[in-house]
Amino acid sequence: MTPAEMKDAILHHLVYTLGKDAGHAKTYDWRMALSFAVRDQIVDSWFAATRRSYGGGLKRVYYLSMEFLIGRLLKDAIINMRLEEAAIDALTELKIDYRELLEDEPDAALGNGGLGRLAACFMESMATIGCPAMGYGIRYENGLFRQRFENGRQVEEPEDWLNQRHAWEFERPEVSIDIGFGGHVQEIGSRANWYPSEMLIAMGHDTPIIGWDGRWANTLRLWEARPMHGFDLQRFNRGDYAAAAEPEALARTLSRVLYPDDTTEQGKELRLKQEFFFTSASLRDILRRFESEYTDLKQLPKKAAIQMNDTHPAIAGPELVRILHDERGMTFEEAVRIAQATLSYTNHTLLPEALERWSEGLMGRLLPRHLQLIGRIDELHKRETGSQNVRVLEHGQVKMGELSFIMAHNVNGVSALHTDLMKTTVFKDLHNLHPKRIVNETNGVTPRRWLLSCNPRLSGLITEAIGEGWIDDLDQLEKLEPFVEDAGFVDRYMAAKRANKVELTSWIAEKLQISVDPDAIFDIQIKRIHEYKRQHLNVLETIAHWQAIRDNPNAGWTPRVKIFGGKAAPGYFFAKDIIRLVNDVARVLNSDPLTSRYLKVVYPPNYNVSLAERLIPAADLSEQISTAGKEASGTGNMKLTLNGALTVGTLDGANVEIRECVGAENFFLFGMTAEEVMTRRQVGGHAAEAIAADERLGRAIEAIRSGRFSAEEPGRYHGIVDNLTHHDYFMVCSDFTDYYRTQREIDGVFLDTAKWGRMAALNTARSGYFSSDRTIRGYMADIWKAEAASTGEDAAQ
Ligand code: 26Q
Repeated sequence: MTPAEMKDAILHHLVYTLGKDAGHAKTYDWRMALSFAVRDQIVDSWFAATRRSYGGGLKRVYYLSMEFLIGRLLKDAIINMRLEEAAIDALTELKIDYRELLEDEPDAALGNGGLGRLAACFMESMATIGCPAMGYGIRYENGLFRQRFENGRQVEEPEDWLNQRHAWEFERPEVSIDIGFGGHVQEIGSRANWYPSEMLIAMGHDTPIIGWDGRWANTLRLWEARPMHGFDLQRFNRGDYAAAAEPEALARTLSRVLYPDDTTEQGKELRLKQEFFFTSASLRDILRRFESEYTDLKQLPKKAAIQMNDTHPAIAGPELVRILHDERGMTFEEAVRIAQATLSYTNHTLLPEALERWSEGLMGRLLPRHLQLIGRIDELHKRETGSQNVRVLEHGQVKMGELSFIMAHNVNGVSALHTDLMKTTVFKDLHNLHPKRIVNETNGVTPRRWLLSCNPRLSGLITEAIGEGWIDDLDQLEKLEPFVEDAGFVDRYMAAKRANKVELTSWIAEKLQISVDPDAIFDIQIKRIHEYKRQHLNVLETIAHWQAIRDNPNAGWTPRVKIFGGKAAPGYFFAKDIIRLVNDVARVLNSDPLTSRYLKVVYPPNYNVSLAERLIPAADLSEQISTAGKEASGTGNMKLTLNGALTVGTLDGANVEIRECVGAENFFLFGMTAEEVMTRRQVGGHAAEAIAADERLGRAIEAIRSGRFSAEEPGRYHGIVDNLTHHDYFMVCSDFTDYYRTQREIDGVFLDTAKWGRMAALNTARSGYFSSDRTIRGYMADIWKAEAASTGEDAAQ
């Protein structure tokens, strides 16, 4: 597309799609016009890919996920379609600011964090590779809440991305599927008829997901809940207005809002309904597509691979068995076997309290037939394996992890360490019964969004050095290694980093009225706030460092800016206390004339995908400091490494593999290993012992306890202090000394600009492994047994 064609397309949509003339168009109108112009280009690739995957008889992958944290799509689409030059030139002629249009797009926050963002990266990688796939999820009207700070406290506000027209989706009223809940079951021998008492409709909305270079496109189909019977005119005419609208309101509640992950599972009825709603609709859609091409349902595993993203879609097991057995006449055993051969399950957590469980009572009320089938699946598994100690139904609860494991032909962890720990902890017994089932697929991130698009300075420099092959073959970054020996290259590498930091500095000044020094270490911890991720370890180190500077202000300190980002689940009070503490500490430190030149704390509110894209390119230091054995993988750690931040981290999740790839000498390791943590937990009074052994730690905790950061309410952090001194399950105190020491080592290395630059460049050069393209190829080969279609590029040759 030439700039002139782009300009015509934009003006065409402005007038004929939006009904605006150029003289009166606002930012929104221009943004939508540009989006539609770009979308037109995508639709052609999308149709071509759909035709090829229907015609080719290829196996399809279905990715079932409660969350797709896609963020903004306009720039992603423009970059992957290689339309950026045309767009910028066209807009320049129209005297419209390209960047302003990009910033105007709402950020689709249909996910909590890592798990949802992983699903979004996977969609982009599957499109890039040409893996015929479809994502299925829920079209939440309100995504993850918006975060605001009020006197340092988190306040949640509804997120309303759908208030504006959504440029990227196509409504599919013809794809409407009936979903039932409740009612009763009539058993006829082994089979049964289920008569639900409540019905609603799942309506599809399709978003095309375009891969690199526009070679392939897949569909993300999100379900909206609609009432089966609209509005009750009889009641309305009787003047009963609220009652007339009631069924509609009830049905719509199902796709109204994304549940925030608060780690401890709450057993909310609406959540279970959401899970069944989207899983059942997706399965029916998958079977409808299969039956439009083939007749024998026993061939399903040859033509479809269904991936369950965590246990949230775990009801897919019993639902598929129910359809195959009750509705399509397979025997129960046959139905179970076909379901197992089709389904696979990804686990994302080792925290036992985070594994989903539902009470049999609730499950029996909402899904009576499914509960019966779960009982039979449990019995069949017991009979076949002769095992006594693994049960899906236990103590009146349905354990979704066990159910998913049993109903899947493969179960995967998301990093090497996590997969090993699955085998020895949460799934130990099941692993012994099925020793080949658990496999590892280390997470990855898409380099298109997380380097090419978010960091144009660095990606430009890389392409200049090694060509653009790295964009869809990230291992090629290793070609940068020889350049790392060239001081001129490292200078340019660090100049790009500095320019990114200057840009972030202006943003911080404008949005938060805090001035920071772009030559300081930009030290970044961005992720959901959780006790195990240990943001409070970072805060304690910040306080101890501040106290050390105050003791000796002229000792020549390395300036540092500590940047935090992340949300806490609304009901997770400990996490909310941590947020308030960071903000209280920031207030005191940033206004301390003795120290503020050397140490500042910045906590921009509402961390989301767009903010991540702004922060990551400007990071020098990546904080990955979870208690070893607790973080399944992490993916922010990969994004930061790729963008040349050095990691200060524990041997946890994918940090282990990052360190192996970039080299131990280019990674700041500290803390206990997962094994050492387990041993230390047996030591009574480990926290008190650690505090007694480190004066700095004691002093930092004492400052919090005495109200140094909360003078108006000295007891404000009693909960945190009490937890740290008496319980400290996550070993903050026991890891503090090594963490503090490592941070001071980092201060020293940073002063050696040449050394630091070389280390940073090596982090980029050696992080090719963390592309989600590599992850997807792993799933295709090990789990899905799926092949890539020939992409547009191959087909053209
Ligand atoms: C469950 C029940 C009820 C309400 C909410 C939830 C819920 C929602 C989201 C439970 C968990 C989540 C999200 C988990 C998650 O993001 N896990 C992260 O997954 C990443 C991708 O694999 C890993 O990199 C992280 O280590 C892991 O924490």
